[in-house]
Amino acid sequence: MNANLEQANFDVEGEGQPPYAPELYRPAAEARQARDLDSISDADLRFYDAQGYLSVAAAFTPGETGAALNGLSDLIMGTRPDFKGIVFESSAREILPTLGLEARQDAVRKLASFVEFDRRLHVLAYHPKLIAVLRTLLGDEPVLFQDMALLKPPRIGREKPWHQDMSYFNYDPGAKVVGVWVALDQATVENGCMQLLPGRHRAGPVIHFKRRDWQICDAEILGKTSVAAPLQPGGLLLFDGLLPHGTPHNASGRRRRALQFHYAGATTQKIAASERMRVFGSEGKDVSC
Ligand SMILES: O=C(O)CCC(=O)C(=O)O
Repeated sequence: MNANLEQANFDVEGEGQPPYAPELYRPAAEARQARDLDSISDADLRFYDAQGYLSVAAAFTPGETGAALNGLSDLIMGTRPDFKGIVFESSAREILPTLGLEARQDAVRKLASFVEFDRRLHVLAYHPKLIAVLRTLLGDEPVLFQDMALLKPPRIGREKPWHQDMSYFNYDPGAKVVGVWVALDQATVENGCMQLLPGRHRAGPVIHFKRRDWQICDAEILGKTSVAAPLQPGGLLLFDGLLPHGTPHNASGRRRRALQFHYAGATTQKIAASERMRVFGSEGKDVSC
């Protein structure tokens, strides 16, 4: 076992996850895209308001995107032993101790809370052009309250079932929260790009269940019209905290590495976890999935 694995600065996830119906991920169309962060128009902002999302084709330069990717790889390689936020795919558990540092790249499920550990990742999360767009969408000063990277390694990268991000956050469900999903590799339907239910943020909170993950019941999703948000590296997706979204497993031989940041307005009030569960939880509501 190599030195970094001995430090046990990691966890594994995804033990025995059951299969899912492929029909859950059959997008009818592709997401609307603005060209870059400078060219988001009033019509794009109205679209975001109505549909709950907007994709931006070239948000970051190849230099910024490549640097962020190097930052992520360095954290996986253990350059910051004080960074404890790595979660491996459980399907790699058996072989994990035998993996060299480079091979570990393709066994990682996610990283969390990394922006303070790497300047190159910090740069994207606080990019002035992004913050300016978020200020407009939130109508308030944006505060980053969560940073995460879901990596979906080739072949073994698992599904992230359909959910609303607000079901995870202790904010009033009606508060404005914006998710920013940044593609570091090309993201396609085949390797697990984001899929969305346009406009469904307006229907408000949906009850979540613990099934393959903390998720919306599959029956609620099947038959609804979804769109896919394929992106080139450096592209991003802005999406409302109440917009249902999910990603299929990575069926391809290509990596699908992405960052995800969440921002709320500086004046947004927190709520108790019990209050969030009263809204999003299925407990005691006589509902089944
Ligand atoms: O990156 C993904 O595959 C999905 C990310 C996501 O939806 C989430 O973590 O809330």
